[in-house]
Amino acid sequence: MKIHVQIFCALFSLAIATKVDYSGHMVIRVVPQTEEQVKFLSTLESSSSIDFWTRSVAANRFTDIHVTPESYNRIARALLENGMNHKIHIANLGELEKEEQQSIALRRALFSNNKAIDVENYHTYEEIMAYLADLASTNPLVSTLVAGTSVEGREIVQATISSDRSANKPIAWFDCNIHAREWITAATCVWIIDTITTGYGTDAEITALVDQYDWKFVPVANPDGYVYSWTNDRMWRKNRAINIGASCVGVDLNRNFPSGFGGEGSSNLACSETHHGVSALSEPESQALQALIAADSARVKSAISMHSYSQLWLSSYSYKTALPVEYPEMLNAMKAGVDAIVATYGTPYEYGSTGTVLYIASGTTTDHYYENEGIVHSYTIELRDQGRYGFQLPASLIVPTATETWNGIKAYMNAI
Ligand code: 0X9
Ligand code: ZN
Repeated sequence: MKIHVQIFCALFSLAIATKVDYSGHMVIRVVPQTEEQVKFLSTLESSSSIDFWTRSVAANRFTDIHVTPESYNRIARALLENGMNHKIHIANLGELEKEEQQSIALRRALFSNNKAIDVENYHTYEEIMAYLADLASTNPLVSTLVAGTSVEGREIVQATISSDRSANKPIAWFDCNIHAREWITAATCVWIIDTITTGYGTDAEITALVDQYDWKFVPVANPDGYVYSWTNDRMWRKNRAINIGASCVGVDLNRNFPSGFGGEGSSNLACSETHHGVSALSEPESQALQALIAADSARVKSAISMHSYSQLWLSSYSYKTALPVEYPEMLNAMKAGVDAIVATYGTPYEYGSTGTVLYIASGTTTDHYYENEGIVHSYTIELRDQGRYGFQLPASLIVPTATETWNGIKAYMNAI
């Protein structure tokens, strides 16, 4: 017993001691004025370990860059040498992390009902898995499947909501939290699972959508990264793969898919936040998603990858600026979703192809589902916000975010 306590205390203090402290870290915002400046920012991202939170697709669109107290002067100078001024957009990331933790603790203190978790709060990987297991064992609509295991051996779980599993209905499919730090994405997927399962049989629109489609969710597509973002580094994005011959850990799973693999908007360097890995589908987490989609591809009517932040509904292509042949149809579908999101609380959203609205990114899920699995309605949704809190959206904003997103998804599913 005593030894256990000692080991626990040692591990606990280690965890505390090694957690990255973001006090004094800032996010700066830059608005390039020329195409050369846009190009410079793109090259800077893929040739360095600088953490770009978002990047300009074209002149006059903003780029957010996370800077450490040590790197700030150097980066500011490099920007200035290329004719760009910046504004300090988030003055202290450490403060935001404290605020976020307080918002989680506050909700935890208030929570009391008979569910396994409070779906209106952020949860650890273990808590989310316990919630899914509980749902599968108590609700006949729900089943779970282990789609694979992560680099560190954690289960990648898919939850299916179906009113008739033998009917082979068309599928509405979602991957969430492939980027570890984008906590609002798992929270939104869990909230939607809860809303569908509690609404079936009482809410007419939900009942019709479940009778028409099977709904499948991978709420935590990057379990190791997600755990690491809770225990060690709130800003972790990639998976936790060891990169042979390099000191930096992790592959960006949303650069590890075959479409345009290794191209623009991805990096060969292990220390880059957009490191694509040694080869397409080299990572077990990408393999698991690919296998799930491939197994169901004839039935998948819609595949949505949930990301944050920016408030965008994005289609292919993402690895090139060219537009898919079905683009007019995709635009109609995206418009239906975005109109319903905007109609909910007025949250501004834009939509269009990733390569024309956001930036070029190679090896993404959305392009792979579209280009290699033939799923026309394949999209990435970038949830709230537009950079006020960035990835650290307070827990109080989970319900509004999930509510508007779900309204958008319902309208979109009814439109396609
Ligand atoms: O860069 C990304 O991977 C995504 N943005 S994020 O800030 N969440 O990292 C955008 C990728 C969008 N592209 C497609 N998958 N189409
Ligand atoms: Zn993302």
